[in-house]
Order: sequence, then structure tokens, then C-alpha cells
Amino acid sequence: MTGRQTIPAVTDSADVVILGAGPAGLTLGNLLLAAGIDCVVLERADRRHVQTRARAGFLAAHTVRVLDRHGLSDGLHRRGLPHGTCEFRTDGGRFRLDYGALGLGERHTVYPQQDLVTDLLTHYLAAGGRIRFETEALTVDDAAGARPTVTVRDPEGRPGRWRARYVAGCDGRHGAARRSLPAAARHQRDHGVSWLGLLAEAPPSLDAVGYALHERGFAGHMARTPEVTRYYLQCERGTAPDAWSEERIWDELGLRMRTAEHGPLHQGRIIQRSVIDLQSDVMETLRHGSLLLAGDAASLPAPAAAKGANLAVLEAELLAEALIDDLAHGDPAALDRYSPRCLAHIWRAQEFSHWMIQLLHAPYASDGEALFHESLRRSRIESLRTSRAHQEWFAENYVGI
Ligand code: RFL
Repeated sequence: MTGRQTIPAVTDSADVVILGAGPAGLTLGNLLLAAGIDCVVLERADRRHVQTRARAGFLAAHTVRVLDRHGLSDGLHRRGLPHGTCEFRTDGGRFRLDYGALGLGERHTVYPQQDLVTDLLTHYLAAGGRIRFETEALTVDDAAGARPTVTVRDPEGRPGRWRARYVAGCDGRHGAARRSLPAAARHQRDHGVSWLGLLAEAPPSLDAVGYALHERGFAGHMARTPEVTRYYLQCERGTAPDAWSEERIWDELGLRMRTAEHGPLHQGRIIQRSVIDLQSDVMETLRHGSLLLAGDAASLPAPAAAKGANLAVLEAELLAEALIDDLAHGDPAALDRYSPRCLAHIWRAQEFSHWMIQLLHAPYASDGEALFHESLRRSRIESLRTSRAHQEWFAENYVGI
């Protein structure tokens, strides 16, 4: 024994090493592959986990256009459902906004994220794409230089190393890409609010996204498929996901969604639950030498406005175009523009998401200002109910990206 640390051997290389097989990484992988760029996707989880991880469901029109452009949208056109209405419920009654007929006239397509990821993965593999499941990226090294490397742990726990010309950090909020960057690169905000996020084996109860503003806290209803509905219940920070019984969940949903006034909810088994602390952050900048960030690794918008998966797809297309320009045509200009182009979309999404959070939750402040803020919130709701101009603005930002 020499006592010296074992240096993992270089196991392989690719021009672009993509970390993470979520919407960002798989969209990028498909676009690079179609352009003949040598790439590989390294994914920490196994294939089953990647294809069953239920998260987003509301795809913006821009997202659908990107997927259309690259022949990646067959599944969502076959099984996705167009959606263009939301309903607000308050102690003053309820009102609907047909946002699909307002603003730019765009609608969402409701398509579960795990189905989109499955489609992207199937397409990538059929086109001959390389992917390594159960391969965790540990660090990205030498990102400042022209030959970055990624240190990995393979499915047997053995160390390895990938050499690249560029590394695309699409490995989410807790991935290796972010870990390899200075903490100062991150701007963040904790909204101080938590949600119990639920998937119920029950058909949607409204033909609209439901936002219930109640003195007991916010409740939300979002269709996922004809058989499955996502619900949200605002809860105390620190609540354990299994702390509430199913009975308490349905009672609370019923109260906050005011089913006594507006009709019952279809109930069913709760098949997934998680607690989401509403936090937002942005990595500024998205480029650190040869390491480029996309998706949740680049910015995390709190899920109040359904922007995360949509930003992931938008950024993946911009990053693919920039990498293709550089690697296939020797033109680095688009790579230089990548970060500022994305940040314009990211901050717009963050601003709207922040606005939604303030709309949906009563202020926590216990001082005299709470009443002031609550009155502003009521006025904002009233404006949204009555002002056509405000509704147009809402619609454009709600579906837009
Ligand atoms: P993902 O989907 O998190 O994928 C990252 C992948 O990286 C892998 N990974 C690693 N791989 C290798 N080495 C490592 N060290 C790794 N660390 C992680 C992970 O296993 C994973 O496979 O990131 P991506 O691609 O950036 O996509 C982002 C979206 O997933 C996310 O923004 C959305 O789900 C947010 N979101 C929504 N977005 C929408 O646009 N519309 C919605 O309706 C919507 N609803 C939601 C949401 C997020 C939610 N949660 C759980 C926060 C609803 C919820 C409840």
C-alpha cells in the first residue's frame, strides 16, 4: 500500500458530456445527436426511476413548438390534452379565466413529465444515443479550461472519468454541476411557504386549473390524465409527507376548495406525496468556461407558475444550437450569448412565479403590515376578476415562457 489516493483512469470521452436525463438533458441529447455531435448522457438513477418520476404536467405552447420542430412531439399530440382555463375560488365566490382565449391565445398541453421523458429517451435510444444509467457525476473538473472532465461512480460503485470538450449540467438542483461552482454564483429566495404535493388516483374534478385562496391556506387542483389529478395543500414548514391521513387531506381539500358551495371533488387513493418548500434560485451566469447549465441546474422557479420543465426545454434548444454552431461550424458566438439569452427568459419566469406566490398565499407577517399586504392581495384578485387588461397580461405570462 502506497497510501496515495487512487486516480481513476480515463474511461471514455465525448465531445459533449450531458449530466442528467431529465427534460433538459434528453432534449439536448436528441438535438445534438440529430446534428451528428458526439455526446453521452450520464444519469444517476436507473431507467425505471427516470421514466416514472411524476413532476410537471403543464407544457407551454413554446415547449410544444420546440418539440414539434425536432420531431419529438408524437406522444404529446397523441395523448396530451389541450388546456386553457383556470378558476379562482375565494370567500367572495369563484371566477374563471379562459386564458387560452386571452393574451397571445396560447394554451397549455397537459402531458405528464414522466411520459415526456419516456418519449425523449425512446427517441434518443432509437437514434443510437449513448446513455449510462446508474452513473453518478461526482465533480466537474477543469471547467475553466478547454478539456473539462467529469468524475463519476459507475453502477458497481467504481470510479471513472469522462473527458469532454463541453459539459452540459442538466442534473437538477442538487447535481454535480452546481456543486462544482462557487456558492456566490447562486441568487436565491425562500418564500417561506410549503406545499403538500399530492397525486390522487381520481379523475380531475374541474375542467380548469383550480386555485383556492382560503384562510386555512392555499389549495390547488391540476389535471394530469383522465385518471390522475395533482393537488396541492399549503402546509406548515417542516410537515412530513405522510403526516396527514388521506381523510384529513380530502377534508382539507374540500374545505379550502369550498366544495359545499361549488360541488364535490372526485376522491381516490393518494398515490404520491411530497412536501415542497417554495424556493427560487438562479445561477448567474449559466456558463462557466466549458461547463454550461440548463434546466433546474440553471434556475429553479417555485412550482406556483409551472415554468421549470418549460424553461428546461427552451434552454436545451438554445444550448444545442450554440454547441452545434461551435462544434460543427467553429462559430462560438452563440455560446457566448447563451447565458444572457436564457437569463432574460428565466427572470421573466421568476418574476411571474413570484407574483403568483404572492397572489396565492396570505402574508405570514405577524406585524401590522400583514393586513396591509392582505388588502393588496384582495385588490389584486379583484383586478384580475374585472380588468380585461390585467387578464390579458396574466394569460400571456401564465402560458408564456
Ligand atoms: P430534472 O427533471 O430534475 O432531471 C435531472 C436529472 O439529473 C439526474 N441527476 C444526476 N445525474 C448524474 N449525476 C448526478 N450527480 C445527478 N444528480 C441528478 C436526476 O436523477 C434527474 O434524472 O431536471 P431538468 O431536466 O432540468 O427538468 C426540470 C423539471 O424536472 C422541473 O423544472 C419541473 O418538474 C418543475 N415543475 C413543473 N414545471 C413545469 O414546467 N410545469 C409544471 O406543471 C410543473 N409542475 C414541477 C411541477 C415540479 C414539481 N416538484 C416536484 C418540484 C410540479 C411539481 C410537484
